Amino acid sequence: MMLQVMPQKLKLTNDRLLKALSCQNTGRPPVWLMRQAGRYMPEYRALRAKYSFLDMCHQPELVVEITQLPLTVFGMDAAILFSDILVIPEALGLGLRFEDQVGPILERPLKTPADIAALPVLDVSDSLSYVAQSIRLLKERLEVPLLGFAGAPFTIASYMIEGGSSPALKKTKQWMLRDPVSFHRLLEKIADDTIAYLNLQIDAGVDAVQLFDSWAHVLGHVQFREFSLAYLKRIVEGLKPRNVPVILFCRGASVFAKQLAEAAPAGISLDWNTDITQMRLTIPQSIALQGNIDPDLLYAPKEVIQKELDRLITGMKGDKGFILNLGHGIHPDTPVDAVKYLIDAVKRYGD
Ligand code: 1CP
Repeated sequence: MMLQVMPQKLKLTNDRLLKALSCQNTGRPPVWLMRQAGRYMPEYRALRAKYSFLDMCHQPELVVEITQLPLTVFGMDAAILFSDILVIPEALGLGLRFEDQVGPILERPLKTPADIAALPVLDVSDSLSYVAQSIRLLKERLEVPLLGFAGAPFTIASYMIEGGSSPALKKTKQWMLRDPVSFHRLLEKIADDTIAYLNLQIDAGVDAVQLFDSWAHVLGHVQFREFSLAYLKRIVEGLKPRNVPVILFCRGASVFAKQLAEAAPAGISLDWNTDITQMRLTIPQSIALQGNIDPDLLYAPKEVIQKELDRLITGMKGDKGFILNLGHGIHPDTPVDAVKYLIDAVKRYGD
């Protein structure tokens, strides 16, 4: 008798992150680091000497190689797609480039409400198809879950208005306060494009997604509700039918965590200003908590790293929804030995 060969669904050999995101992890916490594939790694810098950052984001073979670098060297429990939150403004035609020592620059920032009205309808399957292709290639190779991501609408709007990084977001806040109607129109447009973009990533195979609201900390708490949270909710709701866990990261999340919980994400990523064990008492047990090591801790001697890890892991012991991470991205000058020590140390906490 002929045996019919059914197509095999790729099985993850390590699904610790997904268990924690559904608050069902009974072993040691999963660990991954924001910006884990980046400039602190000599292997990354060697590639970066040959290619521009955007070339690295645009070429699927390079994305696959770079996404896997930290997994091969340190063995984190999850991969995060190598890309950038600014590929959406790039796809909307604002002209993106990265300058060394300066950071991202958008060549055609938004200046008037007419500029918002003139933004094109985004066809993600065309302008961002290279992302889907990278994800499909990665899913053929990875044994750990793959995180997709996007910027949150407020953060993306701020880059589109400022034209780059700007510590106080003066232009953005002035626009927001003087003409909230057109500002909301922009946030709505970005939220809907982001839903389409994350759906593209989910269709291609990502196991979970993280939204980065890196500039939310410039908002007052009432402003946060109106200009950030409302759109995070819209995206979480928009993705609900897909049943893929969503993690919300805000810089300043310790102040906003209770509000973030209202969006009912699978997880909330916390900065290091808060005591995560205390935060657990106010955030529902059904929401995973991710964090919250100070990225500067990785400059400390190993004993200090170990002590902080003991405090954190003992404090969260028995919590089925705890994901170990930094409170923000890893710094480019972080010693590689400290990262290796941290990941190995987490793994010594057992199964
Ligand atoms: O010169 C270089 O080699 C580029 C450095 C670099 C890298 C490695 C940039 C430029 N972006 C990235 C990758 C990146 N960016 C990832 C990859 C996955 C990972 O390993 O984590 C992710 C998730 C991001 C997300 C991102 N880009 C955010 C949100 C997270 C955060 O740190 O708050 C933001 C704000 C950006 C914009 C951006 N891209 C790059 C820089 C230097 C910046 C920040 C500039 C600023 O401070 O405004």
